[in-house]
Amino acid sequence: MEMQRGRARTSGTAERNRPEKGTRVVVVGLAVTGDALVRHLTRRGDNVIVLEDTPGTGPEYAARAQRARAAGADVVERPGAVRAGSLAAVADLVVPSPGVSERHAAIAAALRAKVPVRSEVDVAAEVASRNGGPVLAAITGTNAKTTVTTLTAAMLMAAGVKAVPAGNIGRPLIEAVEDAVDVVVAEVSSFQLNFTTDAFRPRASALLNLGADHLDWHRTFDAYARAKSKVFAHQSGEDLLVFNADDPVVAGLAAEARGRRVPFSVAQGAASGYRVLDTAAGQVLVTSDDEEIVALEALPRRTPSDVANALAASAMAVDLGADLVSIGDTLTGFTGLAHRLQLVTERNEVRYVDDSKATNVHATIAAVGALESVVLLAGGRNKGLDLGELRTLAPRLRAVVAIGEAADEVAEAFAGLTTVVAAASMREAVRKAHDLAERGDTVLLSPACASFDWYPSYSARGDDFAREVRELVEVDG
Ligand code: UMA
Repeated sequence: MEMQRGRARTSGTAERNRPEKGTRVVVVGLAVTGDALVRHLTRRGDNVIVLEDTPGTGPEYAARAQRARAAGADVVERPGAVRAGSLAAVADLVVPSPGVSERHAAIAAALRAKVPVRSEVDVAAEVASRNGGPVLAAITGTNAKTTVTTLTAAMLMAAGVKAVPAGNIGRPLIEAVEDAVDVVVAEVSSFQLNFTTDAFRPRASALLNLGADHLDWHRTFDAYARAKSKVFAHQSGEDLLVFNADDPVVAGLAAEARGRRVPFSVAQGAASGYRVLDTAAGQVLVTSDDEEIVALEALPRRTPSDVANALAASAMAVDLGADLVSIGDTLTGFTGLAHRLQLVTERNEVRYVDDSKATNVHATIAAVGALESVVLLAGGRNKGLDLGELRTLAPRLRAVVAIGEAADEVAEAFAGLTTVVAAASMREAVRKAHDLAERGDTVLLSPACASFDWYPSYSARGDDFAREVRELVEVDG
């Protein structure tokens, strides 16, 4: 319901939503996105007010606030709900940072007053669409966005197409669209897509998969899925949508797309789209025209998720102008990104694997599904998800070590199905997992939860896991 109201009020033409010079824009949040937005908006002559509810105490925040003021923006710290609401209600445009919920006082007040609310990626897409701007490609999904964004940009660069990855991957899109490149490959999150209008019309989009995530923000899976589908909602005939034909929710949403639809599938015997084909020379990844991309054997990692990512990125890159040789070379040289099923070490036939990036149930199910006998470290800060769904993994699990705020929920999911122990620190978790593991097992950190109960980020959590593992196996062997 909330979501529908938001959609109705943020729709309309980009022209109508675009503020004229000197108009008043309220930016909510002064971190990475807010910093880049202030730079862009003040340069184009807007009157900018930035609201920041919890100003940082470190030098990074101080530098951002100083830059914003120097550029002519008003920085309003800890405005409180009433002031935030009254500033937003009289603005011409409100741009929330991705982490800012639609229930924030400024957003709620803007929506009530019919002030356009547009995300930073929406404003950036409009900049890209100007004459001479880069082609916009956008990639979303519950998991694997960063990997497919990285691969697609690398394939294009290998083929001599000037391309840059941006968006949720780390560098704000509003900054990247000003680069002198041919293509900007944007990783976009549901938060960023939520407040997009018809200005957000990527030439090529990909919807990789959909499982429950961020329900603390979106409230319902339906609202989350609807936000994700905005990656293609405003495309038209010539635009491309690459989608996962093996995911029924994705396939259902993709059926509504107006652009050219190109499926990818790792299912055996898939008849069309980008897929794996059995040939006399072995299994090969092929395009929808049956052209060979690369032999399956040549991929350094070959789990179903790895193959799906390779197919999705290939479909995007082919359409954006890369040749198949460059695409194949990129795939054979790609060993994966940090904290995504990354092997830390192997000792006494036990493998220790860091999958700290798995911050939702969908990602953990995919990770364990690709392995045989696992001691799973799971838990952390639950993002409003049903951790009980993890219980389907029990047959593959030697044991579970439950960690973090959600330890009780994890323990409950597996009660009576496999051995469950709790740990109060990463050090204790690694030691318990080590004791429970037998030859041939994988000790896997794949938490299905965010890291923020114990760490500032999933990467800090993965690094700590790796450090504890190394310390332990180097001492005990
Ligand atoms: N803030 C408020 N009021 C609020 C909420 C936040 O004032 O109610 C302030 C915070 O105090 C902070 C700022 O807003 O100063 C935070 O903004 P943000 O959380 O949107 O963070 P940014 O630094 O702008 O980073 C965002 C993305 N963050 C999120 O989506 C949470 C980054 O994705 C992204 O790389 C960056 O923009 C550039 O596009 C991170 C992420 O975790 C990596 N993404 C999620 C994920 O991948 O699962 C979606």
